Amino acid sequence: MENSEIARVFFEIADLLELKGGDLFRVRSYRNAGMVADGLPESLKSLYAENGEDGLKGIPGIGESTRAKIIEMLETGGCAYHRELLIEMPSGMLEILKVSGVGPKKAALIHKELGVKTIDELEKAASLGLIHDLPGFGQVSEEKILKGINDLKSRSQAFKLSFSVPFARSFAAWLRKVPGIIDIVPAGSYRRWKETIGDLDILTTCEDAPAVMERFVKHPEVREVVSMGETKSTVMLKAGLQVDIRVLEKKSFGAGLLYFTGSKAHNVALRDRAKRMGLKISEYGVFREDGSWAAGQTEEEVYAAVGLQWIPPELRENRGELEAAEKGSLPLPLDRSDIKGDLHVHTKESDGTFTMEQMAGAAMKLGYEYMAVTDHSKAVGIARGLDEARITAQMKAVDEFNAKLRRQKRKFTVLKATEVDIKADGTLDHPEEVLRKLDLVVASVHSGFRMSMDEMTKRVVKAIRTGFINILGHPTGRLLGEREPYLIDLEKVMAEAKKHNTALELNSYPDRLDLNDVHCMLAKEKGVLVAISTDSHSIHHLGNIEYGIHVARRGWLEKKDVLNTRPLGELMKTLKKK
Ligand code: DGT
Ligand code: CA
Ligand code: CA
Ligand code: ZN
Repeated sequence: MENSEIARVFFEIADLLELKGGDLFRVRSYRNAGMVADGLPESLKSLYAENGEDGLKGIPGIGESTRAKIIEMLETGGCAYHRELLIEMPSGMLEILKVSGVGPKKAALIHKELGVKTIDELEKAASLGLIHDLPGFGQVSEEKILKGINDLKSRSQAFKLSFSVPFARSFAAWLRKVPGIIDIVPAGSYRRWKETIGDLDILTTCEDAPAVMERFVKHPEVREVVSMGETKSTVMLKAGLQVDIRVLEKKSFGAGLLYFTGSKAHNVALRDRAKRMGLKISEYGVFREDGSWAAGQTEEEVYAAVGLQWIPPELRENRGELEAAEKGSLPLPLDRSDIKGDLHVHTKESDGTFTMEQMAGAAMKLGYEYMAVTDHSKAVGIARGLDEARITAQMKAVDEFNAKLRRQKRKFTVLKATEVDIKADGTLDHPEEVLRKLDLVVASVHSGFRMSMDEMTKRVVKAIRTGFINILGHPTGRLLGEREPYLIDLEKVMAEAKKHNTALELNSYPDRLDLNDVHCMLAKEKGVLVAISTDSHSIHHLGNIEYGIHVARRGWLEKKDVLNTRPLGELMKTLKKK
């Protein structure tokens, strides 16, 4: 099983336990284990394969009992405890939890009182008016449930990109063993780094296509072979993800790669352009009017045949990239090495799992110059947010740690910072004296999401007007597939941010990716800097910066548009300018 599937089992155990009214501490530890498994860059499977149980020790958030379950899942493909819980609590109840406005307590009550086990039954009960008489419910909550069901149904059947990453890697390693295989490239929305993907498309080249097909359908995660041909096949995985594969001719690999990378809109625009030039582009190559073959081995060659420079996959959404490529004015792709530090990192002081020193050590290993410690403020009680006394002590600890780094001649600096809560009335959750002493202030909304657009915009604008905010954290609050963004007028927020020299965060946590690509384009247009941060709660999350970088690329951002591409000295000047 891949990390994301193991995580899913842990999340389900947590939900099921909660539905049963189980011990909150255990619920939380399973949920935490799920989070850790999901965010881990290394595959649990390979950690276990390489070092046995020892390979799984020392992962924060994974205790003895969750480790045993991971081993059980890796060895048997399932978890007995999970199955037991599913026998007690119908699996449809897990679906019901996805309806917004229905938490575990309410779901359990509806189940007990009305025997509701599935979303369809819930919908029926709500539309028959059976819900509003239950204790703790009313007319309004019944309507909310109906709306929640509607929203859930309209949400597309898409997977988070991060969910598909371990599968893509696993298939690549699996197919690598086919004798004579040359290229193995995931294409489609995956290669374009879309935040969610519908299915995985893998392209290969190999003289022996049937051998590729045969091994492909035998991957241990395959639940069902949907179709199997000589050069293309489709399978459905146990995790519900569909995977398509094709074997392409070496000669037309570039044309095929371009075609199956998409997007469809990009392909259509490209074909139209070719037509105007008297050429025809297909998945097999570029052809002249007389049918003779003009190009196709590489993508560069295909683009060049229609007078364009190569377009990075992240830009292939038909948002002006063809025109830019024609003029040679495509954005210079942001590179991993452009990122000089992480400006949103949590430690054990609030809800992180490591100390500042450990987080800094991991950041140094990534080659960074700096890292900002941004623990929560006191309003975020569940995250053990810091009050004035604790953040004052933390600032002192940072100073001492920096002094130690200087003595050791290390070129790394920890910034004294906070992720201060923007309260419902738009005030900040630390007093001015504290905010003034910090090197950097990230400010975010963590509660009171249900406001009108006008109220939420006013709340955030008021916060920015304090002049203390360097970075507005996860500006829309969305959680992919879980929580819609809150209503906020980002144009107004950006206008205010520009005035006060406030950057907007692109939160790289794979569930957030907030700002999204379109928001990044808007920020660039408005002249507002974007900070690409990870919101790491563990050393294992720092690598998520990769997701942020690619979303930024999809949003046409360049090095100059991103705050944390600045070396330390320049960064500090930017932060001081307010
Ligand atoms: P997804 O899987 O829904 O996240 O999105 P994609 O972009 O991966 O789409 P998918 O898997 O249906 O097809 C992969 C690529 O193949 C797609 O990006 C473009 C190309 N393609 C598929 N169907 C068509 C089509 O009817 N016309 C054109 N021009 N291209 C297509
Ligand atoms: Ca696809
Ligand atoms: Ca596909
Ligand atoms: Zn945070």
